[in-house]
Amino acid sequence: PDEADTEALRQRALAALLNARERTALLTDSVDDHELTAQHSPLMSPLVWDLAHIGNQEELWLLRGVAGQEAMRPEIDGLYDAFEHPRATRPSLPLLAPAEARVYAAEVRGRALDVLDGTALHGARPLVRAGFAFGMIAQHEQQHDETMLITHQLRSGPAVLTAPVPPPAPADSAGLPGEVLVPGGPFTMGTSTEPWALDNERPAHLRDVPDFFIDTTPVTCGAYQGFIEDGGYTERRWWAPEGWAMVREHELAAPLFWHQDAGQWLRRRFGVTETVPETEPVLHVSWYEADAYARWAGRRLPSEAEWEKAARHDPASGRSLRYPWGDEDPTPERANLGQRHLRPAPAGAYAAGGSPLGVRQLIGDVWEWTSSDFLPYPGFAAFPYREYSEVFFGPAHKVLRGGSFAVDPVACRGTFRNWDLPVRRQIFSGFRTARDI
Ligand code: AVJ
Ligand code: FE
Repeated sequence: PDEADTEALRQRALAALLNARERTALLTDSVDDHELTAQHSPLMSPLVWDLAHIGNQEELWLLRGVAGQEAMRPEIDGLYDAFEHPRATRPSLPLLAPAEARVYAAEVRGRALDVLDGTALHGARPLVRAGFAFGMIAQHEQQHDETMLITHQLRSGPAVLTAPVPPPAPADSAGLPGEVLVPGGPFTMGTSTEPWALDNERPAHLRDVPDFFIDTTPVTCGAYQGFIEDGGYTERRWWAPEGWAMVREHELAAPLFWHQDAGQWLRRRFGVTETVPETEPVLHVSWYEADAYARWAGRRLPSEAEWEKAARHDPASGRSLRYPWGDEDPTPERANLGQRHLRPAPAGAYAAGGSPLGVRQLIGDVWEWTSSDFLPYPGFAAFPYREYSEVFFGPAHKVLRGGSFAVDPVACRGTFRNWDLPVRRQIFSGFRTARDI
């Protein structure tokens, strides 16, 4: 690789780190110290924990890992180790106060930029090759920014975040079919070439996927209301046994953040109560709710391989693309990402982001539940740490694909894999359905 390539890579890493920090600042400067240290939900950390954890991971991987520096504050490592302390217990830890956490994260960042300047990005070390560790840390910060946005959604009190520009309306969607046939046959799943792909996306491998139909857009709030009004939450036959138990125990009757008032469905979104928009993809449903809706509709969730084939397979060339629209990075014309609109766009938007077969909104808007357990690909190797993916493999976690409006482009691609417990619904999760032919 020549010097111009190396310089472009360095600029890309720098921009990714700066973008992430700008978003972290927005999420942590928009509330006061009391709100930063409060527990808004037992499901979430106090925001100040995420802030210092972001700095601590950056110290661990860029300062100590890449540059071999000594620990800055070894005594705090344990506090910010996600495996030592479950989220619900974090408010009672002797965490760094907001001002200290900001200073710590800024100090780490200053040193990290020096490391970026002084590191040969085309060296043989896997950790720094193609700027991997810098890309990984930018993705890590953006993932916690999405987590912090979930905390913002869960907090009570008046709105502090705004998004004045509305998401785009549906375009050229009048003749959009409800579903398309994805032809059967092998396709390449995962990647061995995407430089900043994380360990669970690797390696590329062939998967044979028989013919199936998949929805061209995510399931909307309006369609989901049909399920509710047809008694979806009161009929056991639609539900997996564990899902039915969850419905009964928590008396679920609608997606999280919805309530009914005088026969109208309303929802709370970032501190504002509004009418549920019928054309918008449904958000804040658990895997069990997505699974039950699909069964009620006479359909099923797509498997993870089906989802990726719909998102990446180009029937004309037989190649797997980086994104549904091709190999170019996301733009605001192609996908709703990066917290720009603070909500999904109506179903049928983003014609420019469609797949070769005409499937839309696979990237951005809502995370999409798949029917699949989170499992390693053949040839998986944990890198650089087992606790990113490997310890979560197994039947307890279901895979989500595609990224939500809250995901930054740096942490979003056709191969990107997210996972969560099937009961979770505070996340920005929706779904689309599929069926056999
Ligand atoms: C990939 C979103 C499931 O937040 O638990 C952040 C990402 N891993 N820090 C999570 C992550 C370590 C992870 N998810
Ligand atoms: Fe983390």
